[in-house]
Order: sequence, then C-alpha cells, then structure tokens
Amino acid sequence: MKHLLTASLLCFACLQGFAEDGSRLWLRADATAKAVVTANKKSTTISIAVEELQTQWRGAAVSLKIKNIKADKEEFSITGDERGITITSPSEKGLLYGAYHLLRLQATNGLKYPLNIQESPKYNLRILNHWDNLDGTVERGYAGRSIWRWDELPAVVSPRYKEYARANASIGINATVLNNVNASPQILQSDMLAKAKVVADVLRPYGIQVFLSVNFSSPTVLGGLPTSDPLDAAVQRWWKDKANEIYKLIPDFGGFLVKANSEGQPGPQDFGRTHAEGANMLADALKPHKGIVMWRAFVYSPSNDDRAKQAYMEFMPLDGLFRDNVVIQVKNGPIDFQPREPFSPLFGAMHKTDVMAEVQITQEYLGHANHLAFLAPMWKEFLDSDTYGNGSGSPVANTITAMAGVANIGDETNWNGHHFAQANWYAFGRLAWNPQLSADAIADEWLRQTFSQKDAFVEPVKAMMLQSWDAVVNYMMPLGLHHIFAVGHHYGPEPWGVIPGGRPDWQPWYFHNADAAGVGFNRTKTGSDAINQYHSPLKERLYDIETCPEELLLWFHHADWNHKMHSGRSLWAELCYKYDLGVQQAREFQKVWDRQEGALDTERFHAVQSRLKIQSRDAVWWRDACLLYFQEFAKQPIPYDIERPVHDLSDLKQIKLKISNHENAKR
Ligand code: GCV
Repeated sequence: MKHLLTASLLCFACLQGFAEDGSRLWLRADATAKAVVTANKKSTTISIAVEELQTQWRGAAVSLKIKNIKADKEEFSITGDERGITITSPSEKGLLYGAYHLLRLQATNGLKYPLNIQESPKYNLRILNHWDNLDGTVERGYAGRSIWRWDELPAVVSPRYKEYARANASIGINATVLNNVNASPQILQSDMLAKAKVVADVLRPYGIQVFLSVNFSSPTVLGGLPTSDPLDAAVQRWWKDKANEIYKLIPDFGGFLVKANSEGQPGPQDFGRTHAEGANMLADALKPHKGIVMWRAFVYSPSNDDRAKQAYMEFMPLDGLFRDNVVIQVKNGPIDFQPREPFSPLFGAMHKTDVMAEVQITQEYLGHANHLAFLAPMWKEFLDSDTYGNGSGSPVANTITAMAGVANIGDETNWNGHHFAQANWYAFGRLAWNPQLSADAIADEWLRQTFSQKDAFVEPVKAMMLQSWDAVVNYMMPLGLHHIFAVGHHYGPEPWGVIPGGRPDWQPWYFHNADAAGVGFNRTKTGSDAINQYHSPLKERLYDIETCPEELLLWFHHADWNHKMHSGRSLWAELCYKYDLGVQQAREFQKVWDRQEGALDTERFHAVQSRLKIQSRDAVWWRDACLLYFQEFAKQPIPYDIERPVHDLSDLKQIKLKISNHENAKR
C-alpha cells in the first residue's frame, strides 16, 4: 500500500513536470483550478492576474476592477465572500498584487470571510540590486552564476526571466538593478542596452521596472571624452544623449544606481566635485524622462580615524543640495552588512534629502549559502530602531522613502543555494511592502507556501528560523564585535588576520582592538566619538557603558575584560557563554530538522540537513577560533561549565579557504 501511495505521488510529480528541487520557490500551488475570473479592462498585466487566479484559485468567482485609474498607484482592496470576490485597484499592477495576495491567503490558510482587505505599499520603490557582472559572475553571490545571460541576449530569452518576474511580483518587488554597483562602463554600450531592453520587456508585464548601475567614468571610457567631470558641458551632453538612447529602447526605464568614490570606483571627487554635483548631473539627464538616481553613501577613507563615521561626515553637509530625483541609498549599518550593526546615523539625519535603505539579502557575512540565517528579525530590528530624528517615535522605517535589497539570486536550480535562503528574498519583498509585518508572520507565510501547512512542521521550524540570526551572531560576533572575518571571502573567522600592506580599516584588529585591558571599538568621546552622530537621547544612552545595549557593547565601547554584564558575569565569561550558546543553537537546529524527516520531500530534507551539519561544524570553528584568540589577551580560563575547545589555535590559523567566487580580495 505504502509503495502504491509513493508511486502515485511520484507520478503526480511527473505529471506536474517538476522535481522537489526548490525551483518553484514559494509558488507551489498546483495549477489545476478552473476559477471563473472576469476583468473590466484588458492588458498583458491583467491577463497575468486573470490566469494566475483561473488556474490556482479554488473559491468563488473573482472580478477584477480598475477604478479611478492611476497607473502608479499600487494599492488594492479585496472584498466579498463565498458568493463572489472583487479585487479593486486604480492600476493594473495593483490588480496583479491583489491576485497574488488572495492566492497567498489561500495557500496559508488565511482566508476569513467576509473579506475586507485594503493594502497599500509603504514604499513606492521596492528594488533588488544584483551585484552581477557582465561576464556572468556574481560578486558575493553564492547560488551559481548570474541569471542574466548577456552572451545569449538579445536573441535567446531564458525562461527564467519570466519566472523571476513572477516571483518578485508575487511579493510586491517592483524594480531591479540588473548589474553590479562595481559597474562596468560597458553596460551602457548600445549592444548591451539592446539586451537590457529585452529583459525589461519580459519584466514589464509583472510590474517590474529596470534600472542600471553606471560607472562614473563612462563618458571617458565609452565616449572617448578627455574628462568625466560632472561640470563639463560635453560630459553633461554625453549623459543626456545616453539617457535619451536608453529611454528610446526602454520607455519606463527607472534610472541609475551609482557607487562613486568608494573602494576604488571613480566619482565626482576625482575632479574636485562633490557627491551632490555628481548625482545632480545624472539626475538632470534623467529628469525629462522621470528617471531617478540612487546615489550610494557607502564611502570610507583609509585616513579617517573611524570608518563608521565617514558616510555621515561626507553626506550631512550636502543635505538639501541634491535634486529632487536623487535618493541617497544607505546601508542599514554604518560599516558593511555585519552580522549585527546599529542603524547608520544617516537615517533620521538628512531632513532635506530622500534617503533609502539598502539591506543585503545575499549572506556575504552570514555564512553564505551554507548557514541558515533568516534575516527578517535583523531587518525588523533595523526598521523599528528609533532614530529620534523628529523627536521620539521616528523609527528608521518612517525616515526612508524606498528599500533596496542586494539579491541572493543565481542560476542554481533552487535560485538561492540554501533552500532557506529563499525565505530572505521573500521576507525582503514582504517587508518592503509592509515594514510592520512581524518576522513571525513572514516566516509562517513562507513555510506554509514553501513546505507544508501542517502545524506540527510549521511551528518548530518557524521557531528555528526565528532564532537563526541570533545563533549566527552568537557564534560569529556577539556583543557588538564586528568584521573579524577571514580576509577576502568573509566566511570564516580570522580575528588575527593581517593583510600585508593593506588599509588599516581592512584589518580585523582595527575593529576588535583586543589588548590586555579589554576588547571593542571605543566610539565614545575618548575614542572616535562616532556616537555623537546619533540624536539625543539615544547618544547619551550609547555613551554610557551601563546603558548601552549589551548586544552592541563592543561596537561602541572598549570594555574591560572584567566589566560586569547584566547577567552578573564578567565580559570575558559572557563572551564565552555567547559563543558557546551559538554552537548549542546550531546543534539544536539539526535536531529540529531531523525530526521533520518524512514531513517533507526527501530532496529538500536532505539538502537542508547536510547544510545544517556544515553550519554546526562552522559554529564550533568560529567559537574555538575567537575564544582561543581572545583568551590570549584576556588571560582567563574559559568557564568550566561550558564545552572545551576541540581545536588548537595554531591549527585554525593555518586554514586558508579557497572560495573561487570571491574575486574581491578586500575586506
Ligand atoms: C559590491 C563590501 C563588499 C563588496 C561590495 C561593497 C559595496 O565591501 O565586500 O563586495 O561591492 O561592499 O557594497 O559596494
């Protein structure tokens, strides 16, 4: 009997034409429904909404209505009951989002009649940033090569583009930057633009606008001009002509993303001009077409006493000098997507300039595609942080106008490498639509759509997901430690690492400052005074070692090894407990997962199981490396009630990982 059942299930899978390989992401409902769906307007986008509902919706007839038409209004309402349902929106896109919302409710057991749903996105721009190079490699990508096949385009259009568009639309993502911020000037060559046009044509019906990263030196490299000075008339003309050329091909082109004067990229400062002068020149070229410039604030200089201060120092004096179609794109924290960072002080600070947040979906600093780290709790902590920018009650979420996420997408079958990394793509879309959603609700939705509706599966696995970011922080960099990664690949520990001749702010010691007295970066008045960039009363809280949140203690303070923590332990003992807790958490995840055997398909079960093993092993590696190294300064025993290290520091120092997909040897 059991065999018969298995055979028929297998057969069902064959009929559906899919393997349980994760390729269908969270969009797994079978397409065998025959719903009655009508619409009061025809268009390609509305046809997609109609077809999605026709083939997947198993309830009463649905009617799609455009009302008070306004193409850029993405809100929708869903009303009705078992006798009939109406989705109403001012735009085609809104109807599509409404259709996906209804299907999500069906797939997550969330339908409660009568329906009276009103949804409207918090931000108008919810954009992925691909760090994809034109040669098919992906900077900080851990899921294979780029999905954009520039060598085949424009003739060959991969079916993945449409699947990608559908997945994004289903979670409300409405824009994408196709290429790396370390931008090749070649992206603006006419032949490349013809390729980008084809991609844009596939994405458009799903409501997704295309943007490109541009290299500030393009007028010189591509146009042969003697300079790329933004105040030079010929340079300005070049950009205007280029914008005109792009818009002829892609009439709804979104605009440019720019990394300038950062990590060796060219920029206006090369010509003695400011970020504002550079951004405004591009903004003027895009303005007639309604395009925007997303100008990144990720800048730091080797001469600054504290890398964490630089962005604020460079950008605050420019507040109010940017054109209204420029938005400053700021990473969530002041350093660089560390496992845990305080929010960047630029949030809530620039009152006359639009600021958008950049978070990293790809897990550059969180175990790549090997570790399970559900990032919604991290992003929630960030979005909910009170900046005090307009008195109290100014969370980051209310200070920004848009959200960007550095994509974790590649050409691997399951898109993201780790099956659970799909949850981070999903969570980014959902939070960019509604930052008030809880991490719990997002994990719940995702699990029910992706794996199973059964509570016996969902509840323990959700609890694991919700703890996973905390676990990674614990075994990598607890209590505010940061950037003690191995040189280059940012995967394993190397608090002792030295880049010969490298910039000080690329060396781990610069960040942890361990010595006989204590550990941590002194950002108080006796140190770099980076704390002063925050608003009161937050800064007073951070200055005081007793009121500084302990999870960020070593971010802001160089604390004595014997500093008394809230637990009553010394800092040294607390550090040991945190590292060990991370290891125990990772091991617990293995147990939670192993208990699910049989509750899901064997392919995904085994794939996740094997990565959880790696994660546990890596957690031990991190704990041993960091504790044995810091012990050399603290000169105290590891508390006897926790596990003893199983490695020797000298052996750990010999580990040199070769991770080929990391051509970037900087920190
Ligand atoms: C795209 C960090 C990463 C780089 C990345 C850079 C950035 O330094 O390691 O790979 O470059 O951030 O965000 O520009």
